[in-house]
Amino acid sequence: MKPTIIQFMPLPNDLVSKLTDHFEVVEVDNLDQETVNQHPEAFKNAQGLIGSGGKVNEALLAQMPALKVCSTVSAGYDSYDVGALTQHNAILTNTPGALTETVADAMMALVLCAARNIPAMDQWVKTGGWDAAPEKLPLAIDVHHKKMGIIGMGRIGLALAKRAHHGFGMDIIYNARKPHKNAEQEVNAQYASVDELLANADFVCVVLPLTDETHHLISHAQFDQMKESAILINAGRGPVVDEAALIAALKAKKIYGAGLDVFEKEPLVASSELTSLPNVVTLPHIGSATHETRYAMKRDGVENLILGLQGKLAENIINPEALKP
Ligand code: 8YV
Repeated sequence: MKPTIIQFMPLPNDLVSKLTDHFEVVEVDNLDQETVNQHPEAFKNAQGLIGSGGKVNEALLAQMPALKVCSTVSAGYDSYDVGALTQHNAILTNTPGALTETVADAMMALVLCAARNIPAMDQWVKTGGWDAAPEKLPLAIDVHHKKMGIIGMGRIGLALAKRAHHGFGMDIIYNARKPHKNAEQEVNAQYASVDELLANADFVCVVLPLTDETHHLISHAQFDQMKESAILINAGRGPVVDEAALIAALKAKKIYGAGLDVFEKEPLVASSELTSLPNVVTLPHIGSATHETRYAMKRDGVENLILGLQGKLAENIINPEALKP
């Protein structure tokens, strides 16, 4: 008999076939208690779980005693209780390799859009502003040869730094848990404390996972340190930036603008104060949302699950300690 797995996100047919080659696949819409109640046997027997952004916690795990591999189709895993999974001897796997370049592209787009007011200019033309008052053409600010500060020099941070340095002649400063040799060699990035980075960067680009340590890392005190001409970019997780503090800083013109792909509460409602402020560019968490990259993430998630359940997975394991006897 094939082991059972639960699939809680839609997958393309070719990837579903790969799963059904190895497993009895039970597809569900979500991991709510109501769903668990509808498929009690499947959840009880499932050795694997695949999907994105699942609320996997003690309560769910108590109903999944056979779970061995939880494969998230994402780089971030803040909705998964890693400690509880480890207690449960289940590994959590993720798909960071597939989305690096695409998220870095999106961050560079936010830099350009926020600095050059691209969305507002597009609207200005389309709503007749240019035609009606060509002399009122608003000026923007330069991107090239500015200083980019990157908080969180991981794979995406480095891919962004390469674009900014090689493509736009920017100087790179960065903060990370430890110095990043490749970043220093490949883009001459200089390590800086968060305080130094905030005081000197023209673009403060935040690309951090959400943890207890990073929650509201950028708040009132940090905006006070930034240049008035600075632009904040956030493409990691929304709650890393204190949104009320960001709104206050923008209103008080403590910073020039912001480019945001992530928010404290998603989806961001159109009535949010953020959407009414000038020089704020908002995206609906689309950093990795291209056909190619979303497919690659799903492909990697499926591979993580198959290899994980075969005991052959060599990378992408968040909690290898779960494998220890
Ligand atoms: C996606 C992400 O929004 O990978 C992440 O951590 O935030 C994004 O790539 C998410 O995976 C939803 O599919």
